[in-house]
Amino acid sequence: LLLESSLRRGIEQQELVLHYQPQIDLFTGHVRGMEALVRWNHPQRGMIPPGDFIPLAEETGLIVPMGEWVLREACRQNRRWQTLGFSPVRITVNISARQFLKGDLVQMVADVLEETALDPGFLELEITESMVMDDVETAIFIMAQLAALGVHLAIDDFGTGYSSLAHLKRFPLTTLKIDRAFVKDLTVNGEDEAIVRAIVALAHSLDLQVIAEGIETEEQYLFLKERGCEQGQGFLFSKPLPADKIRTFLRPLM
Ligand code: G
Ligand code: G
Ligand code: MN
Ligand code: NA
Repeated sequence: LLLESSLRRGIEQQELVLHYQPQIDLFTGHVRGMEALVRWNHPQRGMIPPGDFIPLAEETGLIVPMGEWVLREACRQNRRWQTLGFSPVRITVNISARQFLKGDLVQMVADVLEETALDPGFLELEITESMVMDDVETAIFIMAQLAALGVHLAIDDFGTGYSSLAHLKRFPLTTLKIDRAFVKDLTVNGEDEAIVRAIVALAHSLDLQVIAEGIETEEQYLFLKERGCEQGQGFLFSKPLPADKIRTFLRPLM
């Protein structure tokens, strides 16, 4: 049982760590970004995956200080890679519903960018369909301010929620991420193939980038590439790894 007090202490004691998973341009093989994924390195229990503590963090409101730490650490790491002379990539950070709707998200993002000296164009925030479809006008208001800062916005787990296409085109988005549920049996399930084709076509018609999640096999990779999906992420390329291990995916700036 994970208790609120234990999580609170964990955040204070700096027990959270970020792992990074590369996002690959399927046509060039270049890394276009890194997704930051939080883990809790608990002194007794070891590495706890986010699915085991994010829900508690959301319920208790601890997601707010936690999310701020994640954003700062991710931006700082991306800036560090740049100053080390690697070709710049986009860092992508997951934003939870509670964080998204909290009044000062935009100011918090602006402050973190200034503090870490990261160019906003190298930050992408991932939000989910349900977060933006529940209250469309509020979502557009927040997204427009984030976009005005120069940060990119992605819809995570796309296809699992209910998206109104009429609303979708009003959002200042850069990227759609195809949920890995559709990628899993893509090469054997005609319905999943049809869904992936539809999402790729939708993304392109709205002038958005599209990235497939959960690519585990060469077959899935080739299949997606042949259907025009330009970016991908998954265990085939790398599982999420600590910053010092993922560095091998970055290329020196020419
Ligand atoms: O890394 P992993 O596959 O275990 O992540 C599981 C889930 O936790 C994913 O849905 C991911 O979006 C979410 N997650 C990972 N890191 C963060 C984070 O920093 N903030 C939020 N809100 N969710 C995260
Ligand atoms: O919901 P979100 O897209 O943020 O979730 C990202 C999660 O997906 C991470 O926790 C990561 O560990 C997981 N993940 C990344 N690549 C793969 C993959 O190829 N297969 C599976 N099963 N999970 C993956
Ligand atoms: Mn994500
Ligand atoms: Na996802």
